[in-house]
Amino acid sequence: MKAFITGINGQDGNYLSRYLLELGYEVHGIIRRNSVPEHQESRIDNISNKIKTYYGDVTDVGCLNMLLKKIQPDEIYNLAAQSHVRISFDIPQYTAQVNALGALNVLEAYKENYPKAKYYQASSSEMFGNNVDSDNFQRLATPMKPISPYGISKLFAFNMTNMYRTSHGLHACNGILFNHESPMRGSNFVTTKVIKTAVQIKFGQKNELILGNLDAKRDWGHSKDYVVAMHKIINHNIPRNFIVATGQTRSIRELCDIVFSHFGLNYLDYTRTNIKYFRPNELEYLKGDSTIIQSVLGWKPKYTFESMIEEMIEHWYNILK
Ligand code: NAP
Ligand code: G4F
Repeated sequence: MKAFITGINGQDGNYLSRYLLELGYEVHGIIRRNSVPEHQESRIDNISNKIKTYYGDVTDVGCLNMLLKKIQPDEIYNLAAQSHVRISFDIPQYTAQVNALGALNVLEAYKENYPKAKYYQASSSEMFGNNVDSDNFQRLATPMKPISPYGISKLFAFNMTNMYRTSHGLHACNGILFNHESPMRGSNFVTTKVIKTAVQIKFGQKNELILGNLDAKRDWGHSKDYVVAMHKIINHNIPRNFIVATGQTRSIRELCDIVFSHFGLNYLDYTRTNIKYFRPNELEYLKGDSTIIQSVLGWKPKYTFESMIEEMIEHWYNILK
């Protein structure tokens, strides 16, 4: 089996590649040219001799056409994105070019060059905006009304994926994933930022943690569990969409409390807020209902919130000590 992954150097790209290699797949993916060559494949260094990478970009349909024709993959995972929600307010056009038109480029190259493949689109709980059902969960039927350029760009890609399935008969599906983290998570996302800074404070390397909104709530799972869901979704005999979530929600404040308490510290003594980290509009609350993927595909997360945070703390402790 052959897989083609865009965004292979990202958090999920790393875990997905490792999972597919374990299953015996040949793994191909595109990386972006970076003026510091070490950064191009920094997160896939550990598997660089086992996968095949090509320079490419989802905004460049020519390279996508050429690669899909050449590789003829069984599975295409479109994970490439400008994935930072707050930054999407600073660079909305770029975010749309990559997340919306980039996804359309991948879909079109797939249809034109190798329609026998199956396609997975990395969709996001950010597409719901502030809509939530009366039982406080988001699910497939919850109306989507995104409030960030990122969420809007992802909704375009979500709808396009549905259109290529229903209008062109392609095996194209969406995983609507809620927040997921890991030691590979970028350090400007809130979990890593809190954990890394708490470790630095413990070692005397920093004396404060500066955040934005502490009262927003997120449903946090582990990337290693969520890439297993991606593989199950793309391989379901009927192409369709699934929600992937833990069904538990916690505030940023609770996250800070748990992480600082691990070191015997009170987060209130070290944390302050700065307007710089607030968003022009905030998605306040996320809690996903994943009962359908659990019952139809038998997916279940192995990590708990606590075991994921422990793993991330250990990772940053070992790097910074
Ligand atoms: P990530 O760590 O930010 O990885 C994104 C990857 O996309 C990076 O490797 C990046 O390349 C690549 N990329 C960006 N622009 C590109 C372009 N124009 N052409 C080709 N590649 C490009 O994100 P992640 O956490 O792994 O998330 C994977 C996907 O799932 C994303 O689409 C994200 O929006 C979506 N998602 C994530 C979550 C979550 O909580 N993690 C939840 C729902 C959906 P560089 O390495 O060169 O920067
Ligand atoms: O970690 P975050 O930046 O993740 P966010 O915005 O929820 O987006 C992530 O999850 C989405 C799925 O729902 C993905 F689609 C997306 O690609 C990305 O992976 O922020 C989480 C929360 C927000 O409410 C934010 O306002 O933390 C709050 N927060 C408070 N202070 C902060 C900070 N977020 C960041 N990044 N930095 C802060 O200083």
